Amino acid sequence: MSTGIQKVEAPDAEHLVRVEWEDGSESRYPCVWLRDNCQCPDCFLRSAKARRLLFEDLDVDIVAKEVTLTDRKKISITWPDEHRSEYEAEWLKKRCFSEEARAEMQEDLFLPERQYWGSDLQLPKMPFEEIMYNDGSAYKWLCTLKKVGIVLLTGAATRQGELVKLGHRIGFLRLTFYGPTWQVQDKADANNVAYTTGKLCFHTDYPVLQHPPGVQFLHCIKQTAAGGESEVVDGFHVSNKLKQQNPQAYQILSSTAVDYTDVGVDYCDFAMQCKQRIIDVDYRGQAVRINYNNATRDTVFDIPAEKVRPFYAALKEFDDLLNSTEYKFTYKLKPGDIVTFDNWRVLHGRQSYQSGSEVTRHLEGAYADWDVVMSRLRLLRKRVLNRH
Ligand code: OGA
Ligand code: NM2
Ligand code: ZN
Ligand code: ZN
Repeated sequence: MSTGIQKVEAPDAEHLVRVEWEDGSESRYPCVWLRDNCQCPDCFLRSAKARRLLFEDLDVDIVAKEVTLTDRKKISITWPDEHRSEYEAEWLKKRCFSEEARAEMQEDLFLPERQYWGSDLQLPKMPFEEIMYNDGSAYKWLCTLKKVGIVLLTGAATRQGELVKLGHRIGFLRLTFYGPTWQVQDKADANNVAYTTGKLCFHTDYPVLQHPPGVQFLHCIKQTAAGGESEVVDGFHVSNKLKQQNPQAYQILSSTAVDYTDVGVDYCDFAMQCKQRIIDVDYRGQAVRINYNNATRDTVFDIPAEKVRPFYAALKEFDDLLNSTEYKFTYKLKPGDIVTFDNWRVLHGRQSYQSGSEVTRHLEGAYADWDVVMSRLRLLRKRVLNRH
């Protein structure tokens, strides 16, 4: 399958092993890394796929004493203390330190590809049944969730409990102070603005948690006749636009720590406080998480007075962009629909609806962590593509 090895050498006075592949290309592996990653039973616990070698026993300046090529598919290294290590060609190839090889491996592990969208979103839809029982469909669901940020599952039963089943499908749900799953409906003495009939402007859920839930599920059990429509917007797409349109506003939102608060009782009593930047960025300045819920943004604001108005102005620009018809997508959940979306990327909202003595609208909600979802995605991929 992969190319074999033509030649291997450990040039004198270099802390490297050079591997020449059959196609003429070459890879270089630092000796310390090779020794660190010896796959023998003394150095590596196969049952845990984990390193047994202790860091204190690793010599950072180690050089190979002897390297040999065994049958083009394997190299063998003898170290100064006579310890012997073997490395398979395919294993080495995947771990090549070239920029291209590393980029390929990272894409494989983290699926960073994004498909940005605006009001033109073609909302991806899949039958709930299918993703529950078919691994190929479940894999496609999670890939689309990662790439696009939103997938609508259709045809679930119109009773509570479907999200618990969906949680079992991926692994487990994320417990929060609002319970393992939570009921979005008009409630007396609501402990959250979501539990009223009011309009919810674009928000991400739970920025008051240090590590906000990565994925959100909303299962429509009952839908009201008038109002209650859903809105979504691609927060990463809009952040890019803001950066182009007003770099100063982007700079403020990606650097100012905003105080969030949530105090009350639900699953148990809680008194949450957290500081979050509304646009969280990585080392390249690329948006990686939106933390914005206007309802739970604290009255306490820990910045100097002269910075307050510029902050509001920046947030107004962002909020205006989120709400512009060019970017937002509107739809209405039907009973049996489950919308699944990236709560770090997609902001969601709902239109208000009439309150009354009866409950006319009921959604069951739940959260999952991206760690758990990505873990399931990798396992499904392995099974579906029958690899590794
Ligand atoms: C929420 C929420 C949306 C809706 O509960 O956080 O955003 O349509 N609900 O009720
Ligand atoms: N609910 C829907 O940040 C938030 O308060 C989001 C959470 C109540 C579980 C709402
Ligand atoms: Zn070893
Ligand atoms: Zn919400």
